[in-house]
Amino acid sequence: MQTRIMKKDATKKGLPAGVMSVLLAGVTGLTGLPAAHCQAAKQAAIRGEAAKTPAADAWFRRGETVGGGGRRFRILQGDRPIPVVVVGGTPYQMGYHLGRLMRAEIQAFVPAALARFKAALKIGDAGLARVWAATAPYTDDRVEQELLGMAEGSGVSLSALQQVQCFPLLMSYSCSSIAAWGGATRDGHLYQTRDLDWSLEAKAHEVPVIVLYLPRQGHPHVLPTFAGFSGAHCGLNAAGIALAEMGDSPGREAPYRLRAPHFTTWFRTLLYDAGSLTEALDLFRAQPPTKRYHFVFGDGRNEHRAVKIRLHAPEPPDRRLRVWRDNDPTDELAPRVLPGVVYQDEGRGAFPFLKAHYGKFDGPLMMKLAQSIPIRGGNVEDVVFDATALRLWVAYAHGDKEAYQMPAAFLDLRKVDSDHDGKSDWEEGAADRNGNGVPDFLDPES
Ligand SMILES: [Ca+2]
Ligand SMILES: [Ca+2]
Ligand SMILES: [Ca+2]
Repeated sequence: MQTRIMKKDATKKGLPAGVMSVLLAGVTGLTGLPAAHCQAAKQAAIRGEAAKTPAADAWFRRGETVGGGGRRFRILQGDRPIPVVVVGGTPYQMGYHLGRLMRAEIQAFVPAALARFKAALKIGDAGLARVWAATAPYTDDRVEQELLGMAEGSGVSLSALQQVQCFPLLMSYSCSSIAAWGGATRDGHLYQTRDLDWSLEAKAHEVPVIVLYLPRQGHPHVLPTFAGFSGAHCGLNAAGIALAEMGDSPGREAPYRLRAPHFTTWFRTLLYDAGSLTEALDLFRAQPPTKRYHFVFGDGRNEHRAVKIRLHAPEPPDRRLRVWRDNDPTDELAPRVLPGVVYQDEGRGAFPFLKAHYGKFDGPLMMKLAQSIPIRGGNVEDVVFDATALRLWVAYAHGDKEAYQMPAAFLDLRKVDSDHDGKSDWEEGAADRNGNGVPDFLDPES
């Protein structure tokens, strides 16, 4: 992994090869190699002979194998195939396999989407590079490593992929989310919806992908997302933590605070690391805020409850953060509250539906509810997580149909068994217990 780390560091700090060789010459001196060798290297560097050191690319070609693994299959949304990609390993390895397995879609989508996005926001490469440079130091290293892997796996440049991650940071949008559990649902499971009401012009819904991440460290998690994105606009992990977000910032409050991690990246932090709602809230509170949001965080397996969060960064500290439980009389939507339910629908009429079907909710009915409250003209994707049994339903917009007009695809995460050995991918993970170089989830022998 050493060469990978070097590449990341070199990329981040933007050190030219010449500067690097000078630094390395200095480091060699400190580690006690023969003084004459150091002296020669130093003199060579001073004389501008650094070009004789290996070219930049050679630093990253050390004959190592990538490691980890991935597999792609598809499920159906009506008659439309939706790719599902399972990747396992380190963040770099998972990114590499995701890039490799989604290569055609990433290559088709990223350059075209970037061109449209830059024209719409009147921003150029230099501007987007500055946005990424401001947010990247606050961004979970695992996301950055994954992007590097995705670049090398897909053949699309790292800078282009970094620019794509800036889309949700710079655009304003609205969404909704509802969590229902216990007495509110037919089987007591915690179900959580997420309507993504965003830009249909971005055409991300034409390159859908459901990614199952099996990290060597941290919780397996799933994102119903789009080609080329590492950030999560929603997600579910194997501990039953479901996350959804709703942006509240009007466009007039732009530009938003950039010296902070974007929610799509700290969502990944939570999905990797949170084993309960309490842990998710602790991790959430450690993140510096960017703009105005609502969030719904659910826990379908451990604490079996959900909360609604309102975080309005521009407000004074005493009004900045609110966290509401179910049936909370202080909820901003009270008295339209119910036991076993938290929601934010931006006033689009979820409450009558919730009351009418109380106690009967399951995955398909929650999808019906999600699809009854879209923002028409911008309904890109609708998702329902069963955070208890680890299943999901997802409808993506397609062609001239928005997500609410589409049938949903279904995936039971505990039934995905890539190597057909009777143990699910989530259960097996990406360790390599028999040491044959094939991770367990792809290895019928272990
Ligand atoms: Ca298996
Ligand atoms: Ca193995
Ligand atoms: Ca196996």
